[in-house]
Amino acid sequence: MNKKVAVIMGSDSDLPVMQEAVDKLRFFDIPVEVRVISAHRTPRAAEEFASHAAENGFGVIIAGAGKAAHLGGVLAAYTTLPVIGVPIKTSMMGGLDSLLSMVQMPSGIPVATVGVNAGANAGILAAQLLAVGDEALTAKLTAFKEEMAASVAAKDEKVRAQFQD
Ligand code: RP5
Repeated sequence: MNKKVAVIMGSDSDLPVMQEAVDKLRFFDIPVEVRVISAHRTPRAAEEFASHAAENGFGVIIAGAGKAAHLGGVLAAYTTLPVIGVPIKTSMMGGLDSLLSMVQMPSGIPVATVGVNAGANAGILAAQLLAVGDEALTAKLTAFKEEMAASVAAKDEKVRAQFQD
């Protein structure tokens, strides 16, 4: 059975960003479970989820949180699964607070942190992790990259034409 990806967020206010991760995972036909679990408000749920995530069929955990964004780190503490952190933009520091809280993990407990509000990249990275040793998923990712390259080439063509003497 294909491994699932958990998309966890600290609050439902993070959903618009985390939806982008879900959309990418669904695009690659990867099964997803979406949860609201807070490192601070529901710490026992965070421990419970992460401790059993591997035996419950998950291959990767994506954690989105803002401000003092400890969710990714707390989940990573309780599992050997790779954890991808999505720092959520905040009104106070534009998300720099979330980014640093997430990325500056102590040695031994890494959280693979993507950019501020980069939900889509988290979804793609999770797919790439699951694709190791999975030819069908690798083929989908290759097609995705080829499509992206074709769209950039089309833009290049258009811009070059615009500036031709
Ligand atoms: C964090 O605090 C959440 O991840 C969210 O980004 C931020 C604000 O949460 P709410 O006050 O909107 O629930 O824990």
